[in-house]
Amino acid sequence: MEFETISVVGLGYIGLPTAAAFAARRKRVIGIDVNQHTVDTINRGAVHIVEPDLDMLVHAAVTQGYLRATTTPEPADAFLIAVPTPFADGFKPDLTFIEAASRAIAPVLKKGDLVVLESTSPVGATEQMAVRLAELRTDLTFPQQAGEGSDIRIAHCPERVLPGHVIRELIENDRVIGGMTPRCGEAARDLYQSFVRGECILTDARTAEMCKLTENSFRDVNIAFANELSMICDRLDINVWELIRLANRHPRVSILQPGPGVGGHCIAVDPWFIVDSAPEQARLIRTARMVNDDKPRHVIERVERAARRFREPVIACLGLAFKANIDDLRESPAVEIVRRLSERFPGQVVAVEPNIRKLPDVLKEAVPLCDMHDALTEADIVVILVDHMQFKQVDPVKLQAKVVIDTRGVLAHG
Ligand code: SAJ
Repeated sequence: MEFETISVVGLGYIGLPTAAAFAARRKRVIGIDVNQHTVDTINRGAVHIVEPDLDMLVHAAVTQGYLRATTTPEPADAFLIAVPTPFADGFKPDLTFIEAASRAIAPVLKKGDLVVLESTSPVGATEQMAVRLAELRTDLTFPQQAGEGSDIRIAHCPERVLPGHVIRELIENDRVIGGMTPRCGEAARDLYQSFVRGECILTDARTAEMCKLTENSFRDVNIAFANELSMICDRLDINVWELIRLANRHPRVSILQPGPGVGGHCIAVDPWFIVDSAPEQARLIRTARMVNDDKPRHVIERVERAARRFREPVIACLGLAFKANIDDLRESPAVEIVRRLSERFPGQVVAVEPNIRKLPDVLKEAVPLCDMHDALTEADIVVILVDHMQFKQVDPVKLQAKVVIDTRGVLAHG
């Protein structure tokens, strides 16, 4: 299959690197986004998100003429949909962005096109998208109606890249490709093989959807185990970091690291899609989500207990990002903890985050963003919320006279 022109719908953390990866293989790529600022930024050869090497790749793709962004869909041979799939009230998947993308591309679809849903989706979402497209284009046939002989081919190919390592993982990771028919899957495999060096493995769309949800739920459940252990160890006065190090000496034990909770836009979201579609069966997955979501409360209680020893302690919170060495604050438990501490101890909390220059709106009025040296000088209580490399380098002497609550084991590993 030859794909001359590829359209990527949604130019965010996944869509933009994917568009740039195709462009780097000299494919003509049209990026579609509803945000005019995003479109203008990309057309200048710049990027609106922080991800190592992405700026270079996008700059090259745009200046060499392989990548162009627009707000209005144009005809192409393949369409990749990489829009957000958050959850709505009651942890129900919100598929309105997929619906909007389907409506946007439907008018420009033509016989022979391939449509791939990349967004992490609940089981059945690809079929649902196909049904919607068929309603919008009654002049074309779709796999659910015409099987292998359909005019339009449809597949699901979930992304699996780790923020901070997106460019490398995009190329090297294996891809699971779920075709609505085997021919749909093969077409999608031909498309991805133009830049993916990992293996492209074929399955059906529902299994591919479930596979992505399973990967992130596996991680969530394993982090919940570590977080639960950390709470048990606090109660029993045992050092959880040492405990995990020792237990992991067993050849078949590999416990993950506890933290202040689980953040980001994937692991804290995707397990709910499984819970929503099989609520009675997904007991462990649901409980893991609850354990992880409850961890910030446990951290706050530890700070409250420590604060009782002082009259008006200064509390320095180190880190706001959802994990180490990135600037991404989305769904970050650290942000939530700092916000709640600032309500509980008004005027006494300071935040340190070396990867950002201004605070997110939820914290703007609540706390100052401080330099690490000043924060450590003033603080009575130091709460380490992210294991950024800068925090690992703090001289332990500076912390000697303080109460330190280390939610990431930064000092334990020092
Ligand atoms: N975390 C812990 N302890 C650990 C590991 C992680 O508390 O031992 C926390 C992190 O601090 C963070 C959260 O979990 O708050 C998630 O971080 P992460 O590094 O585990 O994962 P993400 O959200 O950056 O990316 C995940 C990846 N999925 C898996 O590793 C199974 C990535 O491959 C997916 O592509 C991505 O979700 C996604 O887009 O779905």
